[in-house]
Amino acid sequence: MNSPAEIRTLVTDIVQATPVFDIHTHLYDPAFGELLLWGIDDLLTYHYLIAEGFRQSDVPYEKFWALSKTQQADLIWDALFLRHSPVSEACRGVLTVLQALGLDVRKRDLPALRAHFAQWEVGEFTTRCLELARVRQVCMTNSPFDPLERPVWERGFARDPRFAAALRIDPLLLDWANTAPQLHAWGYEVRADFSGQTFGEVRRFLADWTRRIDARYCMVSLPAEFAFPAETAEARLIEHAILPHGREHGQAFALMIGVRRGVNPQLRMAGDGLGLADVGAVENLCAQFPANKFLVTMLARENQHALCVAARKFRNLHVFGCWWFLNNPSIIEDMTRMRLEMLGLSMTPQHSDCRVLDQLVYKWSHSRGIIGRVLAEKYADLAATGWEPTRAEIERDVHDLFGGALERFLKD
Ligand code: RAT
Ligand code: ZN
Repeated sequence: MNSPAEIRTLVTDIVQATPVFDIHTHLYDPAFGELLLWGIDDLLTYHYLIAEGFRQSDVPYEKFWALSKTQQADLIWDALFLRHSPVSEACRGVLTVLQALGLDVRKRDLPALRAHFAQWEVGEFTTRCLELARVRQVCMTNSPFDPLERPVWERGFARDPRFAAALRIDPLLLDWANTAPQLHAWGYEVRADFSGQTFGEVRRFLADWTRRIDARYCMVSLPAEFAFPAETAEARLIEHAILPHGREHGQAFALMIGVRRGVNPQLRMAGDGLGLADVGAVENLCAQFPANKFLVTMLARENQHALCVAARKFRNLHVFGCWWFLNNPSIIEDMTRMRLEMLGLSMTPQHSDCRVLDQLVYKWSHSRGIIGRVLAEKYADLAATGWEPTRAEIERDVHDLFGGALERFLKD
């Protein structure tokens, strides 16, 4: 019989080696040019670090926002790395990336780091990061409402198969008053009061963009107050447009629930907070629409247990990721253990939510370490009963956790 130590070694090896399908990121196919962020200045000006930087600096908000990206990065480096030790998860992540790229972080030399990144060409750097992170494919977040992104799709380009698309529709659901005229201007016969052909035309819009980008699923991020059923524009659009579209085109609907946008607007993109959401809304969707598939992640730690219970009740619900403020080692460990105990392998423990290409390296390195540790503990518990997992069984299971189960869920 394998000892717990032998099991740990085997599981760690497999978890380290298994390629990942990263199901939610904000990365772009290199064909999108400047929209794909990478390099030291983008790493340092990640919005997680901007929020932390303001805590350790008294720079006025407006002054910070008026700085160039390089100056902002200088300020954050100084405040978070030089004046204090960079122990937060987002700071540590930068160092993990630099180390994996073979850079010497001991020197604390930001100009030297910049000089290193200046030598890279984006195509080669993309390949290097995907290799280091052992990520086989990433899902982008693709918004037809984004004025920078939209024209790239309209022009067309040769797709990089390592970058899959997901249709992101926040303005459609959360800002209908402004989106209806926009859709109208694009040639869809929608009316702000939902009369006439509105729902059919929204479906036509969704179908056009699903085809254009070859979407894997349709996605929205929702506030903590999200309710279903409800007499709200988003609930009506979900029932009469998104879900019929999903059934017709075999598209799952991904809901990320619990954000409170602009808690501190001075922080701009770094200013969002979280709130406790109602898991009942997810249960209602799953119960009323059994022919639809739902991918759900929630932002409040306090929602995680109820979400697991909901997933036990509904097989059309697939839980994924440790999102944003949950993406910290202590919480990932807790959530992964709970999900394995309650859902077994029928879930996706992590997505990266990367906004900067290089972050793939740290987010997956840190998550692999934790997932491997928790899994090893679970297999050791099985082995103690005499149920010894084989290498092939563990490889199968880890493949499922790292995107395989989700790919099956999206297809079935
Ligand atoms: O995690 C993040 O980077 C957030 O800013 C959000 O973009 C969130 O992940 C989302 O997709 O809404
Ligand atoms: Zn995101």
